[in-house]
Amino acid sequence: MTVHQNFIGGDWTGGQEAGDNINPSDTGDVVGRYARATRQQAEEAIAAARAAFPAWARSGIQQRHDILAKVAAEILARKEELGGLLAREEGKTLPEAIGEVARAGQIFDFFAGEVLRLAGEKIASTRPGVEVEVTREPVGVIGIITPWNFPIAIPAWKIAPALAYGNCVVFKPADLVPGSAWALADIIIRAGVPAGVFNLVMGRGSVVGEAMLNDDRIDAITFTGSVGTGKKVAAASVERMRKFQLEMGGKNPLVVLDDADLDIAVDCAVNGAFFSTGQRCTASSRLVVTEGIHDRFVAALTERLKGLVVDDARKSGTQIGPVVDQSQLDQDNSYIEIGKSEGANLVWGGERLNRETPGFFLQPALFTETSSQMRINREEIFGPVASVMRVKNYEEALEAANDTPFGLSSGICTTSLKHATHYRRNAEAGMVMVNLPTAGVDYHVPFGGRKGSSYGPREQGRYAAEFYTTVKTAYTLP
Ligand code: UN1
Repeated sequence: MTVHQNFIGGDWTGGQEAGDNINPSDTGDVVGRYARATRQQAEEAIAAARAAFPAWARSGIQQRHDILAKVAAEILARKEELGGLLAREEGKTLPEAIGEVARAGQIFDFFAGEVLRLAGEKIASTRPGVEVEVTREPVGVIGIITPWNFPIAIPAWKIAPALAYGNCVVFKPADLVPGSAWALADIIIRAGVPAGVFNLVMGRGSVVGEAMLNDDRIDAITFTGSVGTGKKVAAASVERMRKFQLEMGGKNPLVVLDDADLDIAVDCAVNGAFFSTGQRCTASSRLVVTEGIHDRFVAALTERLKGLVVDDARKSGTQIGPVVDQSQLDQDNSYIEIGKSEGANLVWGGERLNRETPGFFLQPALFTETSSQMRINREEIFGPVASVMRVKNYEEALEAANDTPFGLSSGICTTSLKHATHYRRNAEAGMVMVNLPTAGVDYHVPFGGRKGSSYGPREQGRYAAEFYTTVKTAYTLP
């Protein structure tokens, strides 16, 4: 089997070792073999990015626009094929995977446009005759470290703005799902980025990630992944006084009030908690339900869960694909046991399922009679497991929704303008959803959270410029 190589300083180069990319719907199916970079190769990539930076920072906006637009066009033209690869390596359903690929293409398209809209400000000085000009400049070499759950969209929403604003990139995708990342890298490279501007270093966090964290030649690191690794990125970055941006966990609430439209509330819960196998940092893992609608909501949701088709990600009709791998499945199972031992009531699911092929299939699980103090309501599980909390009224619902160390996305289902408005203003989260699932966001508006979920400037949309550029204030006496 051919080994998909790393791309360093303008050349495809093999790693010391390579790993198999396994299909979680069928563990006998090897998606491909992918090189794992050594520490030295990671350092070569950083050096190449450094060397390429001065020229790229001064490159014309037309060149950068054209490269990004070309990447966007190829991703969109190949979305079915790339979606198939993504579903095969990560396990989200084919429609979800194709949607994710399209999102990646749209992100490149958005930032291709942003290149042409780069602007500064001219401001009057307090000193007569002096001119003040505020402009944005690229930051330098950006280290990009991405998770396995969005194998192409998250790389796209970090790489596209990095390149758009004139930075060089060292990109380390998740070791578990290098396939979509490699395909994206191949598209970017063929679109004509100059040597050294974009580097792909696949491999382990303990080797490649560590090398990136500990290298002074990286000016900024953007990371999406676990809280534990996020803290390491933060510590290493503070030590070097480098810019960093973290997107970590979530324990997102979906509040359902007595006056909610029951069908909308159940749709939001099924989509938000269980689609993409619950493996989204925006997943609604806590369903906070007022007592007047509680029993009807639980009954309707349980009925929907019974009918969900859990099967091979690429099979037509599948609604929930497999869990990504054995270790994530172990984590999901251990939290299901923790929930039971904490006294929560498992009303549905949590069983390992057998399908035609050996895969990590798990029946979506729903707990009821849970409370804010239970570990299943405080810690991110990252699987198809959700819990219902029964509350008396809106005030208790808001309090429970905010009672979490995280603050990424927060949802409410209600027909009351008063409660929707109050919730929008008082939810302690970076994103609020009214009568919509907590997960599944637009690509052209800011994305990010508060509290333990995020650190640093927002991602996506025009707000991405805050991280990927640095501001210069120039005073001139003409
Ligand atoms: C979405 O819900 O559409 O890792 C995006 C994650 C997030 C992305 C979620 N950074 O799940």
